[in-house]
Amino acid sequence: MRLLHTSDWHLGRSFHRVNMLGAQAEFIGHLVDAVREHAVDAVVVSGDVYDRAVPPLAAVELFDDALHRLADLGVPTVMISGNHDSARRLGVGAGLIDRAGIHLRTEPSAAGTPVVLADAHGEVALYGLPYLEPALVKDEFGVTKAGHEAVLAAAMDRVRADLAARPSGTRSVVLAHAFVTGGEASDSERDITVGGVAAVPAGVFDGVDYVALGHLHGCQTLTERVRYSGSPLAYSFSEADHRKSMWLIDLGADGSVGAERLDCPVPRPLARIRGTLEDLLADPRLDRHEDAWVEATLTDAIRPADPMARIAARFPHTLSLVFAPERAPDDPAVSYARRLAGRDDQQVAEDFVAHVRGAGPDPREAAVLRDAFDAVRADDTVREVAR
Ligand SMILES: [Mn+2]
Repeated sequence: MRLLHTSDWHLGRSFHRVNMLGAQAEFIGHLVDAVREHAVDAVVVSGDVYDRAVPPLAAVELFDDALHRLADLGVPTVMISGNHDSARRLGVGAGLIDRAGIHLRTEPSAAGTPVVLADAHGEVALYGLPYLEPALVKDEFGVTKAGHEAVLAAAMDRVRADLAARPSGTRSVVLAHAFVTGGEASDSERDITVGGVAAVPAGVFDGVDYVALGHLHGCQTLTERVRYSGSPLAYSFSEADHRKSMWLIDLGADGSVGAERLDCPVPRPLARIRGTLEDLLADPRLDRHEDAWVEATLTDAIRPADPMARIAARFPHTLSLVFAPERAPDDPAVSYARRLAGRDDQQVAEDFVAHVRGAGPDPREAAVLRDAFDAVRADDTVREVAR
């Protein structure tokens, strides 16, 4: 059975000030063409269909168009909700859409109920695990320890129990939206840290033939059987080096996995350039970036006048200007933003405590901070679900 694995469309998301709907529509066209060209048997979409719980109308219309085109192909599709989607909103109409061969899985309670497809070699059970927000689903799964690993492990127990009751030789695929240990993050995924831990070990998914992951936006292979397709488009400059892709997966009669990486269309390349304004305007090696979406980091010791207009004269698609004056690292003027780069909320809060008190938080105080951040994140999720 040949599967096409994609995720993290983030329909409705813009890139800095650029509306990406046109590029997203082009991607949907590309996906439909790829399904035809490669004689795909089923499409799997591993969450973050939309960028927001309440997406703009144009994004909803694009999704509607994608559903119609996928249904017209007559190729079954399985989709799950991600942490950016409102599972409840995305799931509206799922029962009806199901009849068109598009299976939207947004209900955590249905984790152990697969979509069953068949080819000449027998049946393939596809289990769609929507994004599982630990605080919201721990009762459903009867787990006391709140965390991503505990709820995903419980969901996978249901998957394995269902699979064990099927004829031997039944092949299996799991769709999940999670941060799996070993994966590499970028700047455009929303933080899902709970209790100081975001990642779950890949071993949670043992026992199935292929795991189609969503959440991380870079295409990556954790094991032959556990992969991220990544987002079809770059949504931050940290993805400037990504090759945006989908996975074409051949599931053999014995459950073996063959994978081919298919490139997605690139609306405009990304470039990160760094130097003094004069250097950036003069350097001939930067010719190739003149048509790119540019993030320019200016290292001038004194902020130059009118920098955006001047940089845009050479790089008209400059979307981001960063000021990083070259100074000694111990200079107190080294920018606050730079000192915070790469630190999560917990570390910033702990550093703040150390700064005002002279000593960082003890373990009990650190736990109070962690609980507070978890509560805020869970509350945000609840509000989005309730809206
Ligand atoms: Mn995402």
